[in-house]
Amino acid sequence: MDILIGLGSVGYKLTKAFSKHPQYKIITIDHEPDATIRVAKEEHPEKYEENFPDISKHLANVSGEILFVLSGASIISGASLRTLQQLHGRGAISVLYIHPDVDTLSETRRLQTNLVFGALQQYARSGVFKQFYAIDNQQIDKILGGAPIMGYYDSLNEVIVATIHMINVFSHTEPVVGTLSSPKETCRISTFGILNPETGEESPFFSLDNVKEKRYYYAIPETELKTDKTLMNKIMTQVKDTPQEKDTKVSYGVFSTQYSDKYAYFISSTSEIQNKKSS
Ligand SMILES: Nc1nc2c(ncn2[C@@H]2O[C@H](COP(=O)(O)OP(=O)(O)OP(=O)(O)O)[C@@H](O)[C@H]2O)c(=O)[nH]1
Ligand SMILES: [Mg+2]
Repeated sequence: MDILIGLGSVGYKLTKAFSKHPQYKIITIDHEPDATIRVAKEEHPEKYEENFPDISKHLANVSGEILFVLSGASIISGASLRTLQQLHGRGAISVLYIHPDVDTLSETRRLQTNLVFGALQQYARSGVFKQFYAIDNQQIDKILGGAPIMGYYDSLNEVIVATIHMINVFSHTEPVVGTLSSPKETCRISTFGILNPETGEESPFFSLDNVKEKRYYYAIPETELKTDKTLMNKIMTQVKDTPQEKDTKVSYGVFSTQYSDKYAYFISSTSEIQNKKSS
């Protein structure tokens, strides 16, 4: 990932959390004054679509791996297709989609969520996007065991960003050992997750149905890689023995880190469009 484009305050806060890592270039689109691309505030998603400006001059240097970050619950997500149209052809576009707690939304936001969630998955399936990554806020809340109201979304964003950043770094790193190969072209609907390397417990960021492909990333302290004779066996057993859906293709990579603890992450992917759901 080279460029992150955040839509609305969701996109703003999430891309801001990424920006502590120097490798990401950030562009934000919002009605707030400090957005990179400022658009007039509207009350309805359709208005954002109708009145969306030509943003091409802001996108002049955009190329490579692009991640578009948004939630369908944002009114401003009415601008998402117009943004994506203007991004089209500039690079490999993936979408990071934040799924809200649908039960708490107003009618307009709920309808908009369904619309955006469905439409963006369709585009991904037809190959317009490289990947559509779904993240359900309620799943992240569960992983954290809740979070204080003050800074609530910052806590969620920290988990999301730390995980995606690690996986992104590993995607550009040679594993010490492993079987990871390029993901299947057809499996473009995905989510991230955290694996507890001690217990094997998995915490996906979205409960994806019909997972066809699963890639595990083990982050292991270099010292353990050099000294622990049982580790290879443990990892192999964990990868093999974790119960999967029928026909799920599993691969893994072991990566060397300078941290003192072990971590593990995964990406699950499917070719099937997911229905809106609450967890
Ligand atoms: N993970 C995460 N979710 C967020 C964050 N902020 C908001 N959300 C979720 O995204 C949904 C939309 O966010 P809002 O802040 O209401 O809207 P917005 O992005 O500012 O867009 P507008 O409605 O156009 O103002 C909310 O219902 C939350 O579920 C965030 O920082 N992180
Ligand atoms: Mg807003």
